[in-house]
Amino acid sequence: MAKRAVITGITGQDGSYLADLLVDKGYEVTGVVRRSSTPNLLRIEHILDRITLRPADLLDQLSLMRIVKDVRPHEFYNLAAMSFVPASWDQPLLTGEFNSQGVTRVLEAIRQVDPGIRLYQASSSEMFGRVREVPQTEMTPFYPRSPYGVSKVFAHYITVNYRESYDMYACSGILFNHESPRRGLEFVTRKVTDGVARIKLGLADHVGLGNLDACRDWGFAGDYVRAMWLMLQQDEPDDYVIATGVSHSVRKLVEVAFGHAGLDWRQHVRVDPALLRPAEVDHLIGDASKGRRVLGWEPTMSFEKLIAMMVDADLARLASSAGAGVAR
Ligand code: NAP
Ligand code: G4F
Repeated sequence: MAKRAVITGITGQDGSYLADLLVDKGYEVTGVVRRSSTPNLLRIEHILDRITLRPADLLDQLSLMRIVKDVRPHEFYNLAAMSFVPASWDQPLLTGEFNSQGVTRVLEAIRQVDPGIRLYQASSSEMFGRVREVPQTEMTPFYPRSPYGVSKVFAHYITVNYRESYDMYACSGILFNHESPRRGLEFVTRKVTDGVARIKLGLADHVGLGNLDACRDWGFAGDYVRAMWLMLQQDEPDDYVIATGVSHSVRKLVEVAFGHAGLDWRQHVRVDPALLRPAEVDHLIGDASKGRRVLGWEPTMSFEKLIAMMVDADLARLASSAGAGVAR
């Protein structure tokens, strides 16, 4: 009998890669989508005939209960969130409703319908914020620096609490930044690779950026969804840091991306103070030793290869659509 999985956030970057992985493994995949007035299924259009979509919203307890009752999944991946850090200062309450209480609603739906369902919760290295140690592990204390980071700390602890209170198989994956050609255009890697492609094709002449000194541990999203799946295949539920262990600055990202297209970034990057954040996370670097040891997880793609792949994908997309394309 095929295993059944529910994915919230299936229309997002990670949801689409996870759906690819689970479909390949023979799962029956149900994706949770919220209503939108225009189609937003671009990232999953290539597998629409192999998955089922159901309407629900993290704000709506009844819709989540209905999905869990109807599908009775073996595994539930909660990836849905307001995931863009700057937007969390604009909408701190909504961020908390989605990212914190949304997770409690998912946990309650599972607890009330079938506490045997295994849950993956998408936690974030943003929880480390102003870091207390370098590199960051599962034991590093949290010090979030944005409403987004704060909301994810609540989500992490409510997941741990339901595991300990109700003996549920609930895992919190503390994932460091992961990117791909399917990354949203507002995140810095994709903003840069899309900008490089536009400049190379003569569609733009510069890209505006904020803090070039911030450092992130960037990996490939396809590798990170494999870690999510592995977490739900163990004998016991636990929490894991997933990271490459290599950190680069935004300046280095820019150098690599423009260099790959044969461009000099100094001629095309403008620093825009409006893009600086009220409080910054300066430097993230993760230690994924536990994930490597217990899950057997390894990242497969270097930073340089990842950025080159993203630049090439944006060049191909923009060249074929003459600038009219959107993120896939
Ligand atoms: P993403 O591309 O922004 O996708 C977010 C998804 O959440 C979209 O499918 C979105 O649906 C959905 N969503 C948002 N609010 C919802 C709501 N109220 N009800 C139902 N669905 C809702 O994010 P991502 O990069 O794939 O990240 C996936 C998860 O991992 C997020 O929880 C994020 O916070 C976390 N995370 C990401 C990273 C990273 O580097 N990518 C690192 C650590 C943790 P619409 O299409 O309708 O907007
Ligand atoms: O790409 P970012 O917007 O990602 P950020 O804030 O690290 O958050 C992402 O990773 C988290 C995991 O650590 C996830 F939980 C979260 O959902 C999201 O996926 O920004 C990265 C860095 C920041 O320091 C930012 O200040 O890049 C710097 N940056 C500089 N110029 C910029 C820009 N970021 C964006 N988005 N746009 C800029 O123009």
